[in-house]
Amino acid sequence: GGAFNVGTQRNQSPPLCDVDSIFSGRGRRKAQFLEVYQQLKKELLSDSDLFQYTTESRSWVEEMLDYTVPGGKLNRGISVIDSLSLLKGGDEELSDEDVIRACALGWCIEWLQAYFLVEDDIMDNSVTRRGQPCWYRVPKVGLIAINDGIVLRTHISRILKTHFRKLPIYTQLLEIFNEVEYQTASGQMLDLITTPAGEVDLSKYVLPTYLRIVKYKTAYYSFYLPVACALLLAGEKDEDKFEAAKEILVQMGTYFQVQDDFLDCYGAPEVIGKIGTDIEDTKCSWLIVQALTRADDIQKKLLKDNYGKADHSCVEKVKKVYNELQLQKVFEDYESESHSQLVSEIEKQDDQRLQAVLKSFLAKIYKRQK
Ligand code: GPP
Ligand code: MG
Ligand code: MG
Ligand code: MG
Repeated sequence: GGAFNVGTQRNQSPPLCDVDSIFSGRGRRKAQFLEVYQQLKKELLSDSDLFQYTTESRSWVEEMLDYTVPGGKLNRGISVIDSLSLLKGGDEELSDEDVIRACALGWCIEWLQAYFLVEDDIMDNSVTRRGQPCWYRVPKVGLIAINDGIVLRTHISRILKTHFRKLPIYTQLLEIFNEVEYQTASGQMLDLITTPAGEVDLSKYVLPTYLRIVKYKTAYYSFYLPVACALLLAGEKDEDKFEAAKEILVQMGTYFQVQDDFLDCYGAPEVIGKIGTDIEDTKCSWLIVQALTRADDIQKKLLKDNYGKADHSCVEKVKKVYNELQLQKVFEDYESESHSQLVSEIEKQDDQRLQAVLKSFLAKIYKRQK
Protein backbone atom coordinates (compact mmCIF):
# COMPACT_ATOMS: atom_id res chain seq x y z
CA GLY A 1 0.00 0.00 0.00
CA GLY A 2 0.97 3.65 -0.30
CA ALA A 3 3.13 2.70 -3.24
CA PHE A 4 2.88 5.96 -5.12
CA ASN A 5 2.77 9.67 -4.50
CA VAL A 6 -0.24 11.76 -5.09
CA GLY A 7 0.07 15.25 -6.43
CA THR A 8 3.78 15.57 -5.86
CA GLN A 9 5.11 14.02 -9.07
CA ARG A 10 4.15 16.92 -11.30
CA ASN A 11 6.76 15.92 -13.87
CA GLN A 12 4.95 12.61 -14.37
CA SER A 13 1.55 14.15 -15.04
CA PRO A 14 0.06 13.07 -18.32
CA PRO A 15 -0.44 15.92 -20.78
CA LEU A 16 -3.49 18.05 -20.16
CA CYS A 17 -4.96 20.13 -22.91
CA ASP A 18 -6.91 22.61 -20.80
CA VAL A 19 -4.19 24.84 -19.37
CA ASP A 20 -6.61 27.04 -17.40
CA SER A 21 -8.18 24.13 -15.63
CA ILE A 22 -4.83 22.79 -14.37
CA PHE A 23 -4.65 25.72 -11.97
CA SER A 24 -8.19 25.38 -10.75
CA GLY A 25 -9.23 22.89 -8.09
CA ARG A 26 -11.01 20.70 -10.59
CA GLY A 27 -8.03 20.55 -12.92
CA ARG A 28 -5.74 19.56 -10.09
CA ARG A 29 -8.09 16.77 -9.11
CA LYS A 30 -8.33 15.56 -12.68
CA ALA A 31 -4.54 15.60 -13.05
CA GLN A 32 -4.25 13.62 -9.83
CA PHE A 33 -6.84 11.15 -11.07
CA LEU A 34 -4.96 10.71 -14.35
CA GLU A 35 -1.71 10.07 -12.49
CA VAL A 36 -3.38 7.16 -10.75
CA TYR A 37 -4.40 5.82 -14.19
CA GLN A 38 -0.74 5.67 -15.21
CA GLN A 39 0.09 3.79 -12.04
CA LEU A 40 -2.75 1.29 -12.40
CA LYS A 41 -1.77 0.69 -16.00
CA LYS A 42 1.81 0.04 -14.97
CA GLU A 43 0.66 -2.49 -12.37
CA LEU A 44 -1.59 -4.27 -14.84
CA LEU A 45 1.14 -4.47 -17.48
CA SER A 46 3.69 -6.01 -15.12
CA ASP A 47 4.19 -9.74 -15.33
CA SER A 48 2.55 -11.75 -12.61
CA ASP A 49 2.33 -15.37 -11.54
CA LEU A 50 -0.86 -15.50 -13.55
CA PHE A 51 0.33 -14.13 -16.88
CA GLN A 52 3.68 -13.32 -18.49
CA TYR A 53 3.44 -10.69 -21.18
CA THR A 54 5.35 -10.70 -24.44
CA THR A 55 6.46 -7.33 -25.77
CA GLU A 56 3.75 -7.57 -28.38
CA SER A 57 0.90 -8.46 -26.04
CA ARG A 58 1.94 -5.82 -23.53
CA SER A 59 1.85 -3.11 -26.16
CA TRP A 60 -1.52 -4.38 -27.46
CA VAL A 61 -3.06 -4.06 -24.01
CA GLU A 62 -1.41 -0.70 -23.40
CA GLU A 63 -2.73 0.70 -26.66
CA MET A 64 -6.16 -0.76 -26.01
CA LEU A 65 -6.30 0.78 -22.53
CA ASP A 66 -5.17 4.21 -23.69
CA TYR A 67 -7.74 4.10 -26.49
CA THR A 68 -10.74 2.88 -24.51
CA VAL A 69 -10.36 3.90 -20.86
CA PRO A 70 -9.29 7.50 -20.12
CA GLY A 71 -10.77 9.54 -23.00
CA GLY A 72 -14.25 10.27 -21.64
CA LYS A 73 -15.64 12.92 -19.33
CA LEU A 74 -14.50 10.85 -16.30
CA ASN A 75 -17.59 12.02 -14.40
CA ARG A 76 -18.23 8.62 -12.88
CA GLY A 77 -14.65 8.03 -11.82
CA ILE A 78 -13.98 11.46 -10.36
CA SER A 79 -17.30 11.33 -8.50
CA VAL A 80 -15.87 8.75 -6.11
CA ILE A 81 -13.17 11.09 -4.79
CA ASP A 82 -15.46 14.14 -4.96
CA SER A 83 -18.10 12.25 -2.96
CA LEU A 84 -15.61 10.93 -0.43
CA SER A 85 -14.31 14.44 0.17
CA LEU A 86 -17.85 15.72 0.78
CA LEU A 87 -18.68 12.78 3.06
CA LYS A 88 -15.56 13.37 5.15
CA GLY A 89 -16.08 17.12 5.37
CA GLY A 90 -13.47 18.49 2.98
CA ASP A 91 -10.25 17.75 1.09
CA GLU A 92 -8.19 18.43 4.23
CA GLU A 93 -9.77 15.38 5.81
CA LEU A 94 -8.47 13.04 3.11
CA SER A 95 -5.27 11.09 3.74
CA ASP A 96 -2.99 10.15 0.83
CA GLU A 97 -4.34 6.62 1.17
CA ASP A 98 -7.93 7.85 0.96
CA VAL A 99 -7.07 9.70 -2.23
CA ILE A 100 -5.36 6.75 -3.88
CA ARG A 101 -8.12 4.34 -2.91
CA ALA A 102 -10.87 6.67 -4.09
CA CYS A 103 -9.06 7.19 -7.38
CA ALA A 104 -8.43 3.45 -7.81
CA LEU A 105 -12.14 2.74 -7.25
CA GLY A 106 -13.04 5.58 -9.59
CA TRP A 107 -10.87 3.96 -12.23
CA CYS A 108 -12.54 0.59 -11.62
CA ILE A 109 -15.79 2.29 -12.62
CA GLU A 110 -14.14 3.86 -15.67
CA TRP A 111 -12.77 0.41 -16.61
CA LEU A 112 -16.26 -1.02 -16.23
CA GLN A 113 -17.60 1.75 -18.43
CA ALA A 114 -14.87 1.15 -21.04
CA TYR A 115 -15.77 -2.55 -21.11
CA PHE A 116 -19.48 -1.79 -21.52
CA LEU A 117 -18.87 0.77 -24.26
CA VAL A 118 -16.53 -1.44 -26.29
CA GLU A 119 -19.21 -4.16 -26.31
CA ASP A 120 -22.16 -1.74 -26.66
CA ASP A 121 -20.67 -0.09 -29.75
CA ILE A 122 -20.45 -3.47 -31.46
CA MET A 123 -24.04 -4.33 -30.51
CA ASP A 124 -25.33 -0.89 -31.58
CA ASN A 125 -23.25 -0.85 -34.76
CA SER A 126 -21.93 2.57 -33.75
CA VAL A 127 -19.32 4.52 -35.66
CA THR A 128 -17.56 6.91 -33.31
CA ARG A 129 -17.05 7.24 -29.57
CA ARG A 130 -15.31 10.01 -27.65
CA GLY A 131 -14.42 11.74 -30.91
CA GLN A 132 -12.62 8.78 -32.52
CA PRO A 133 -13.67 5.59 -34.30
CA CYS A 134 -15.16 2.99 -31.96
CA TRP A 135 -12.44 0.52 -30.90
CA TYR A 136 -13.91 -2.33 -32.98
CA ARG A 137 -13.82 -0.02 -36.03
CA VAL A 138 -10.03 0.28 -35.84
CA PRO A 139 -8.96 -1.93 -38.79
CA LYS A 140 -6.50 -4.14 -36.93
CA VAL A 141 -8.98 -4.64 -34.09
CA GLY A 142 -12.36 -5.70 -35.49
CA LEU A 143 -13.92 -8.50 -33.44
CA ILE A 144 -10.81 -8.81 -31.25
CA ALA A 145 -12.62 -5.96 -29.51
CA ILE A 146 -15.01 -8.51 -28.01
CA ASN A 147 -12.14 -10.13 -26.15
CA ASP A 148 -10.56 -6.76 -25.34
CA GLY A 149 -13.83 -5.89 -23.59
CA ILE A 150 -13.56 -9.09 -21.56
CA VAL A 151 -9.94 -8.25 -20.75
CA LEU A 152 -11.03 -4.81 -19.50
CA ARG A 153 -13.60 -6.50 -17.28
CA THR A 154 -10.98 -8.85 -15.78
CA HIS A 155 -8.76 -5.87 -14.97
CA ILE A 156 -11.32 -4.65 -12.46
CA SER A 157 -10.80 -7.71 -10.26
CA ARG A 158 -7.03 -7.31 -10.60
CA ILE A 159 -7.19 -3.67 -9.42
CA LEU A 160 -9.54 -4.52 -6.57
CA LYS A 161 -7.28 -7.33 -5.43
CA THR A 162 -4.10 -5.25 -5.53
CA HIS A 163 -5.53 -2.25 -3.72
CA PHE A 164 -8.29 -3.55 -1.44
CA ARG A 165 -7.59 -7.19 -0.60
CA LYS A 166 -6.46 -6.34 2.92
CA LEU A 167 -9.34 -4.02 3.77
CA PRO A 168 -12.51 -5.10 5.56
CA ILE A 169 -14.62 -3.64 2.73
CA TYR A 170 -13.05 -5.94 0.10
CA THR A 171 -15.91 -8.45 0.07
CA GLN A 172 -18.51 -5.71 -0.13
CA LEU A 173 -16.66 -4.09 -3.03
CA LEU A 174 -16.51 -7.37 -4.96
CA GLU A 175 -20.17 -7.95 -4.26
CA ILE A 176 -21.27 -4.51 -5.39
CA PHE A 177 -19.25 -4.60 -8.63
CA ASN A 178 -20.69 -8.05 -9.39
CA GLU A 179 -24.25 -7.01 -8.64
CA VAL A 180 -24.07 -3.80 -10.63
CA GLU A 181 -22.58 -5.62 -13.61
CA TYR A 182 -25.43 -8.14 -13.40
CA GLN A 183 -27.99 -5.32 -13.39
CA THR A 184 -26.32 -3.56 -16.32
CA ALA A 185 -26.06 -6.68 -18.47
CA SER A 186 -29.73 -7.39 -17.69
CA GLY A 187 -30.68 -3.84 -18.69
CA GLN A 188 -28.66 -4.18 -21.88
CA MET A 189 -30.54 -7.40 -22.61
CA LEU A 190 -33.86 -5.55 -22.18
CA ASP A 191 -32.58 -2.80 -24.49
CA LEU A 192 -31.65 -5.39 -27.11
CA ILE A 193 -34.66 -7.72 -26.94
CA THR A 194 -37.11 -4.84 -27.05
CA THR A 195 -35.84 -4.26 -30.60
CA PRO A 196 -35.27 -7.61 -32.35
CA ALA A 197 -33.67 -7.29 -35.79
CA GLY A 198 -35.98 -6.89 -38.75
CA GLU A 199 -39.08 -6.21 -36.70
CA VAL A 200 -40.69 -2.86 -35.99
CA ASP A 201 -43.40 -3.15 -33.38
CA LEU A 202 -43.93 0.36 -32.09
CA SER A 203 -46.62 -0.76 -29.64
CA LYS A 204 -43.83 -1.90 -27.27
CA TYR A 205 -42.42 1.60 -26.94
CA VAL A 206 -44.21 2.82 -23.84
CA LEU A 207 -42.87 4.72 -20.85
CA PRO A 208 -42.87 1.91 -18.23
CA THR A 209 -40.85 -0.32 -20.59
CA TYR A 210 -38.48 2.55 -21.27
CA LEU A 211 -37.99 3.33 -17.59
CA ARG A 212 -37.21 -0.30 -16.80
CA ILE A 213 -34.57 -0.52 -19.53
CA VAL A 214 -32.70 2.62 -18.52
CA LYS A 215 -32.84 1.99 -14.80
CA TYR A 216 -30.90 -1.22 -15.29
CA LYS A 217 -28.69 -0.45 -18.28
CA THR A 218 -27.45 2.94 -17.07
CA ALA A 219 -28.50 4.13 -13.62
CA TYR A 220 -26.92 1.57 -11.33
CA TYR A 221 -23.41 1.58 -12.73
CA SER A 222 -23.27 5.26 -13.62
CA PHE A 223 -24.85 6.79 -10.52
CA TYR A 224 -25.35 4.38 -7.65
CA LEU A 225 -21.97 2.65 -7.99
CA PRO A 226 -19.70 5.73 -7.58
CA VAL A 227 -21.58 6.95 -4.52
CA ALA A 228 -21.81 3.47 -2.98
CA CYS A 229 -18.01 3.16 -3.39
CA ALA A 230 -17.51 6.50 -1.64
CA LEU A 231 -19.86 5.49 1.20
CA LEU A 232 -17.90 2.26 1.69
CA LEU A 233 -14.58 4.15 1.73
CA ALA A 234 -16.03 6.59 4.24
CA GLY A 235 -16.81 3.65 6.52
CA GLU A 236 -20.58 4.00 6.27
CA LYS A 237 -22.30 0.97 7.80
CA ASP A 238 -25.93 2.10 7.84
CA GLU A 239 -27.76 0.09 5.19
CA ASP A 240 -30.53 2.71 5.10
CA LYS A 241 -28.07 5.35 3.85
CA PHE A 242 -27.18 3.17 0.89
CA GLU A 243 -30.84 2.55 0.16
CA ALA A 244 -31.80 6.22 0.41
CA ALA A 245 -28.93 7.21 -1.87
CA LYS A 246 -29.81 4.42 -4.31
CA GLU A 247 -33.39 5.57 -4.72
CA ILE A 248 -32.39 9.10 -5.68
CA LEU A 249 -29.39 8.06 -7.77
CA VAL A 250 -31.45 5.66 -9.84
CA GLN A 251 -33.85 8.52 -10.54
CA MET A 252 -30.88 10.72 -11.48
CA GLY A 253 -29.57 7.99 -13.76
CA THR A 254 -32.89 7.85 -15.53
CA TYR A 255 -32.73 11.59 -16.15
CA PHE A 256 -29.17 11.12 -17.45
CA GLN A 257 -30.22 8.45 -19.97
CA VAL A 258 -33.11 10.64 -21.17
CA GLN A 259 -30.47 13.29 -21.87
CA ASP A 260 -28.37 10.68 -23.69
CA ASP A 261 -31.33 9.74 -25.88
CA PHE A 262 -32.10 13.40 -26.56
CA LEU A 263 -28.48 14.10 -27.50
CA ASP A 264 -28.40 11.03 -29.76
CA CYS A 265 -30.71 12.96 -32.07
CA TYR A 266 -30.18 16.64 -31.17
CA GLY A 267 -26.57 16.75 -29.95
CA ALA A 268 -23.75 17.86 -32.22
CA PRO A 269 -21.48 14.86 -32.97
CA GLU A 270 -18.36 17.03 -32.57
CA VAL A 271 -19.54 17.93 -29.06
CA ILE A 272 -20.90 14.58 -27.86
CA GLY A 273 -18.07 12.68 -29.55
CA LYS A 274 -20.40 10.10 -31.07
CA ILE A 275 -22.83 9.80 -33.97
CA GLY A 276 -26.37 8.87 -32.97
CA THR A 277 -27.74 5.50 -34.08
CA ASP A 278 -30.96 5.14 -32.06
CA ILE A 279 -33.37 5.73 -34.95
CA GLU A 280 -31.50 3.34 -37.29
CA ASP A 281 -31.23 0.77 -34.48
CA THR A 282 -34.99 0.86 -33.70
CA LYS A 283 -34.14 1.71 -30.09
CA CYS A 284 -36.76 2.21 -27.42
CA SER A 285 -35.53 5.76 -26.99
CA TRP A 286 -37.17 8.46 -24.86
CA LEU A 287 -37.84 10.44 -28.06
CA ILE A 288 -39.81 7.70 -29.84
CA VAL A 289 -41.80 7.01 -26.66
CA GLN A 290 -42.73 10.70 -26.39
CA ALA A 291 -43.44 10.98 -30.12
CA LEU A 292 -45.84 8.04 -30.07
CA THR A 293 -47.92 9.51 -27.25
CA ARG A 294 -48.32 12.77 -29.21
CA ALA A 295 -48.48 11.75 -32.87
CA ASP A 296 -51.68 11.85 -34.96
CA ASP A 297 -52.47 8.97 -37.35
CA ILE A 298 -50.47 10.41 -40.25
CA GLN A 299 -47.44 11.00 -38.07
CA LYS A 300 -47.77 7.53 -36.54
CA LYS A 301 -47.75 6.01 -40.03
CA LEU A 302 -44.64 8.02 -40.92
CA LEU A 303 -42.90 6.77 -37.79
CA LYS A 304 -43.92 3.18 -38.42
CA ASP A 305 -42.67 3.26 -42.02
CA ASN A 306 -39.37 4.98 -41.32
CA TYR A 307 -38.19 4.01 -37.83
CA GLY A 308 -35.44 1.39 -37.72
CA LYS A 309 -34.12 1.90 -41.26
CA ALA A 310 -30.46 2.64 -41.98
CA ASP A 311 -31.49 4.85 -44.93
CA HIS A 312 -30.60 8.51 -44.36
CA SER A 313 -33.88 9.81 -45.82
CA CYS A 314 -35.91 7.57 -43.48
CA VAL A 315 -33.99 8.94 -40.49
CA GLU A 316 -34.70 12.46 -41.70
CA LYS A 317 -38.44 11.72 -41.93
CA VAL A 318 -38.47 10.48 -38.35
CA LYS A 319 -36.61 13.59 -37.22
CA LYS A 320 -39.11 15.75 -39.09
CA VAL A 321 -41.96 14.23 -37.09
CA TYR A 322 -39.96 14.79 -33.87
CA ASN A 323 -39.62 18.45 -34.83
CA GLU A 324 -43.31 18.82 -35.70
CA LEU A 325 -44.12 17.45 -32.26
CA GLN A 326 -41.66 19.95 -30.71
CA LEU A 327 -39.81 17.29 -28.80
CA GLN A 328 -37.01 19.73 -28.00
CA LYS A 329 -39.50 21.73 -25.99
CA VAL A 330 -40.96 18.57 -24.42
CA PHE A 331 -37.41 17.64 -23.38
CA GLU A 332 -36.68 21.08 -21.88
CA ASP A 333 -39.82 20.83 -19.79
CA TYR A 334 -38.92 17.31 -18.70
CA GLU A 335 -35.42 18.53 -17.82
CA SER A 336 -36.51 21.31 -15.49
CA GLU A 337 -39.34 19.26 -14.00
CA SER A 338 -36.99 16.37 -13.34
CA HIS A 339 -34.37 18.70 -11.85
CA SER A 340 -36.77 20.26 -9.36
CA GLN A 341 -38.12 16.85 -8.38
CA LEU A 342 -34.59 15.60 -7.73
CA VAL A 343 -33.68 18.68 -5.70
CA SER A 344 -36.74 18.27 -3.52
CA GLU A 345 -36.03 14.53 -3.00
CA ILE A 346 -32.43 15.38 -2.09
CA GLU A 347 -33.52 18.01 0.40
CA LYS A 348 -35.66 15.45 2.21
CA GLN A 349 -32.48 13.61 3.24
CA ASP A 350 -31.55 14.39 6.80
CA ASP A 351 -27.84 13.68 6.32
CA GLN A 352 -26.40 17.02 5.17
CA ARG A 353 -23.23 15.49 3.76
CA LEU A 354 -25.15 12.96 1.71
CA GLN A 355 -27.27 15.87 0.45
CA ALA A 356 -24.09 17.63 -0.68
CA VAL A 357 -22.89 14.50 -2.50
CA LEU A 358 -26.18 14.13 -4.36
CA LYS A 359 -26.38 17.81 -5.24
CA SER A 360 -22.86 17.85 -6.55
CA PHE A 361 -23.56 14.84 -8.75
CA LEU A 362 -26.72 16.48 -10.08
CA ALA A 363 -24.87 19.72 -10.81
CA LYS A 364 -22.40 17.78 -12.97
CA ILE A 365 -25.11 16.60 -15.35
CA TYR A 366 -27.84 19.26 -15.28
CA LYS A 367 -28.27 20.76 -18.76
CA ARG A 368 -25.20 18.91 -20.03
CA GLN A 369 -24.36 19.32 -23.71
CA LYS A 370 -22.22 16.16 -23.87
C1 GPP B 1 -25.90 2.97 -22.66
O1 GPP B 1 -26.70 2.80 -23.76
C2 GPP B 1 -25.76 1.66 -21.95
C3 GPP B 1 -24.60 1.04 -21.81
C4 GPP B 1 -23.36 1.62 -22.32
C5 GPP B 1 -24.56 -0.29 -21.10
C6 GPP B 1 -23.95 -1.36 -21.94
C7 GPP B 1 -23.97 -2.61 -21.20
C8 GPP B 1 -23.38 -3.77 -21.57
C9 GPP B 1 -23.49 -4.95 -20.68
C10 GPP B 1 -22.59 -3.90 -22.81
P1 GPP B 1 -26.47 3.57 -25.16
O2 GPP B 1 -26.26 2.54 -26.21
O3 GPP B 1 -27.56 4.56 -25.34
O4 GPP B 1 -25.10 4.36 -24.94
P2 GPP B 1 -24.39 5.23 -26.07
O5 GPP B 1 -25.38 6.25 -26.56
O6 GPP B 1 -23.24 5.89 -25.36
O7 GPP B 1 -23.97 4.27 -27.13
MG1 MG C 1 -26.75 0.50 -26.43
MG1 MG D 1 -24.79 2.54 -27.79
MG1 MG E 1 -27.36 6.54 -26.46
